[in-house]
Formats: sequence, structure tokens, C-alpha cells
Amino acid sequence: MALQTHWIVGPGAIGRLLALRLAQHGQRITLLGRRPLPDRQTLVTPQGDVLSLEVITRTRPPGGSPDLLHLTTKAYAAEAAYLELASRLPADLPLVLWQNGYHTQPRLATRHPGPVLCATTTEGAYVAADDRVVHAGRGNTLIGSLKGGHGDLARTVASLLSASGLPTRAVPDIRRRLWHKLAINAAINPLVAHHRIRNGELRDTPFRDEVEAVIGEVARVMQAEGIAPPEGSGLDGWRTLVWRVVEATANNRASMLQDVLAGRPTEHVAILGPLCEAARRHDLATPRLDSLLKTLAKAQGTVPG
Ligand code: KPL
Repeated sequence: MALQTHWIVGPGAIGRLLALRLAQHGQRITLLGRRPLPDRQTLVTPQGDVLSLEVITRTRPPGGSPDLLHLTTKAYAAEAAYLELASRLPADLPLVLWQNGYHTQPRLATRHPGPVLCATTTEGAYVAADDRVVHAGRGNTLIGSLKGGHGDLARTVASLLSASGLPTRAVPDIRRRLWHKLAINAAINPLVAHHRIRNGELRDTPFRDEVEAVIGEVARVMQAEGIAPPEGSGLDGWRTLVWRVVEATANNRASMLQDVLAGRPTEHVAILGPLCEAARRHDLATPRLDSLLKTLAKAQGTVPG
């Protein structure tokens, strides 16, 4: 399968990074967003090189259809963005979902008639201006379909992304990988957003105990869902994973804190929602997770579902 044209919906940091890396590799890119953006965009690479690249930016979809549709909006905006386009998409169009958490993915995988892949990435990027994205830190991307099918498509997209400078691996167990990322995000993001602290401050009193309590609840839910940590086992495996990321990102302001500080909606429903729902399904008490979900929902003036 040859891939050449891509629509990327959601010109945030990951959408812009994807657009410019694929454009640099000779792919034809249309970047769709709510606001008009300049077609000439600048990519600053991790080495500090400044590349000027041309993509098509639109607030409405052009005619025709792409070879691949990437949805790179925040999790809470993904379903609405998809529904706006759905009636004009060919039934067999492959869709790639780049959202955090585990909320959008199962819903859109059921709703979209064509192949659906999910991607999770540790690439670091930020938007520096309407025409400029900084690829701040190199990472890795995993891609696959929730039920483990569409292996050829996943491998094709993975090799295209890798050739474009975003090292990507097709995996047969992306659901498990998304839950790993969700565990990290659930243990870090709500607490740092609530206390307005950098990730590294979670190591200190009194936050450390709160993180441990959240990890304990996450570990119980994961066990009930049959999801093992990437290394080690049980509670210790989840503790190792979370504290390693806290250490590695000690100076970061996590994405949810950045959203709170900028007065934007947060991804609490996509990150905490699936854990709280799974806890209810398995009849487990998760008072910390429930209360973080409630607090973040209240701060946004919404009611947790
Ligand atoms: O993914 C992140 C985020 O900010 O959303 C972590 C890993 C928590 C790093 O800050």
C-alpha cells in the first residue's frame, strides 16, 4: 500500500510535528484546524536546525480524500472532529488516532467503518508560534490496532513515520501500551495539575504519599483488567514505571498542568475516566482516582460521567 496524502486534524504540537516531518519526507499534507494558519511552517529539530516547509493548512476539508487520516486533537475534541468529517470519508479510509488516555480509541474504533490504528508517542514537541513547532526531544512511537489486526497497514505506517524521522514500531498489543501510558498519566498529570507543581516535586512530601496512593489504586484496576506493567510485576512494576518517568521528566510541566495554567480544558475524562469505569465494573474502590476526577471536573465546570 502506497501512502502519499495525509489529512492531519488537530494542529497542536504532535499534529504539527507529524505534518512537518511527513512533509519533509515528501508526503502531501493537509493540516486541518479551527483557526487559519500559515502554509509555510518552520520545524526546529532537536539539533537546532531550522527547516522551512510547505503544507496546506485549512479550516475546512478540501475536496477528495487522503490516503490516511490522522486525528491529533486533544482527547476531548476527537469525537466531534471525527464526526464533522465522517459523512465525506470513504468507508475504507484508514484512520490513525493519536490521543492520550483510553476514551476516544475504543469509541472511534467501533464507529469508523475502515481500519483504525492507535498511536502512542514519547516524542517531545511544542508549538512556539502559529508558523513554528519545536521538536524538543526525540522519542519513540508505537502503532497498532486495538484488536491486533491490520498488521500490514500498521507496518507500512510505521516504516513511513520512521523514514520521516519519527522512529515507530508496529505492535500487536497497542491496547496494553495505551494503558501503560494511561497509568503514567493518571499517576502524574492530575496531581501536578491540581497542586500546580512540576513533575519532580511529586518526589517530595506531602505529594509522594499521594502518588503512592494513586499508583496503588491504578495497580489494582490494572490487575483486574489483566494488564501487566511493562517491567516487573504487580504494584512494584507500576511503581517502577511511574517513578522512572517522574525522574526523567522532573523539570517538566506536565501537559495537564499546562492546560490548567492556560485556562484550556484538560484530558481528565480520557485519563481518569477509563480507570474509574473499570474500577466500577470490577467492584473496586478507587477513592483517590474518583476524587481527582471530581476535582478536575469541578474546576472545569463539568460533571464526571
Ligand atoms: O506525558 C506526560 C504529560 O505531560 O502528559 C508526562 C509523561 C506526564 C510528562 O510530563
